[in-house]
Amino acid sequence: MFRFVVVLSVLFLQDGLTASLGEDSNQRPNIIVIMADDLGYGDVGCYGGTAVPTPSIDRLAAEGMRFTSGYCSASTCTPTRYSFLTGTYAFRVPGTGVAPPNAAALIPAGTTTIASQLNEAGYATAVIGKWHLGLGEKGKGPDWNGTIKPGPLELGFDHCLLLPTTNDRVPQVYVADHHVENLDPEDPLWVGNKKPFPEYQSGVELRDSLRFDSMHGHRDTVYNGIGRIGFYTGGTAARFLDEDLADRWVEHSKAWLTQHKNEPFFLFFSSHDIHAPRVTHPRFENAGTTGPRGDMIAELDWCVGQLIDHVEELGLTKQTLFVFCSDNGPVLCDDYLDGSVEHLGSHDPNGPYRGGKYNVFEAGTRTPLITRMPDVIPVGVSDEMVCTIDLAASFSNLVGQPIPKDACLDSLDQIDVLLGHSGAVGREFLVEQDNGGSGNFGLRVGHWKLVRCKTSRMLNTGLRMSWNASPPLALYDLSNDPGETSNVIDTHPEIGQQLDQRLQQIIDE
Ligand code: NG6
Ligand code: CA
Repeated sequence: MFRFVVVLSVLFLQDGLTASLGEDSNQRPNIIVIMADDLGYGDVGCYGGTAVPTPSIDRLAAEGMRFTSGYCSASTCTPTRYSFLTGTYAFRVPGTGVAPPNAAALIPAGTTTIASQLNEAGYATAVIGKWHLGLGEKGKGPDWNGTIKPGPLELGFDHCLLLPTTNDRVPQVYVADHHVENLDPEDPLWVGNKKPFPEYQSGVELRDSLRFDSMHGHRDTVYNGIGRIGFYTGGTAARFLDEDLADRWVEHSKAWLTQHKNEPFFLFFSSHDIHAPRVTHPRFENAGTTGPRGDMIAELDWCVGQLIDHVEELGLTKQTLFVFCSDNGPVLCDDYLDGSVEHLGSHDPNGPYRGGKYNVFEAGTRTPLITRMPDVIPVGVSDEMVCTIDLAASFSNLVGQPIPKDACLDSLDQIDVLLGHSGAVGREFLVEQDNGGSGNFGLRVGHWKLVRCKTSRMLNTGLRMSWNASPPLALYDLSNDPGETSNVIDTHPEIGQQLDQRLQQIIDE
């Protein structure tokens, strides 16, 4: 049955795509997934954002399909990225929460991923940007001065240019394929979780000289005036400046796209915007009135515009499927005291939804999601439910690559929905997780939303980093209460119970 559906769908798609792909029916669409970091539902113009103009992201929406029920699968970075790549919920695999600087590869080499599927189908594949899924052998972690393996190249990517974790963690170096770029062997890179020697000056000692202070963390190694999580020494020639990240990745992506313009390609452009530390290139400083968070949104939008324009210059606009998404919902102060709370003004990063990064209310995972492929995807707005976890099965179907048994367990083929086919129906249910391990989950089924809170409290539910009390089970009717303000579990106990059982079944599967 599954095979039959796949074959039918591929035939149908190829039919639909032939017009824009020209005579060569073997030609398959290029795919560019742009994943933003910590970008909220309401952060960009086409979703109601007022922080700064976002003409390029808005352009994708104006020329494609904008989803109002587009989700990532977790409200922190590592589990969303784990699920996006593997098509399996991160909560099924222990140790997939936010990865520390020396984390070993979280996804075992040889695992079927969105990249390996496309690679096997003949696509050139690259990930350029933030990784944050660990590197190197289990029990060892990255060999910073040697061959850094396994990593993306053992998961179906032909090429990578990575920020290994996030930029608030050490080290500030690029990993290009299997090596730290520009590393001088005379000046080896050391990364650890303790001071390298007792008199080492960390963010605690240097606190008064930092570009911005923090609430309670980010006081280990200080580099470029910014306190980070974790310590490092050496590797001086290999270090980049925070200000240059976006430029480098855009420039590198353009070169890679040009190199692969004559074959089908898959680029995972994994932006660090708008994650803390919120430091942009100086040309984006004060881009809006909302402080560094808004500046980061402006930088992100610039990256999107550069990629759109470059694909156009290559003459590939109609052959290229763009997917724009985020890895988790918004947060204002993410420990660094960078003025994001004070400068917020009337901007509403989570739009009409409750919560954000770190919790399982809607805004933790309901985030911007846009698909664009002129002449294939109609222009419009879709309320169908789709999730970044579905891209693995959906792209596999799109290119006719069968999914091996026991792979991509939770990824549903939503290609018809993503391509905006009329009548296509999205997900019936979705599990929303936080960083994992808390036992807190959300389950959306149709217009019902169950919030299970095992810890009886949740962080950042009002876009402030404070804990809020939460009942063990709450039920919200999103059709008249999208903001999850009114818990109706007492008036609908049977629905609450059904959803709770269903959530448990999915978790136990
Ligand atoms: C938290 C960090 C936060 C951020 C997050 C990961 C503190 C107090 N908070 O532990 O700053 O790094 O982890 O963000 O250190 S994510 O988007 O990569 O998941
Ligand atoms: Ca993130």
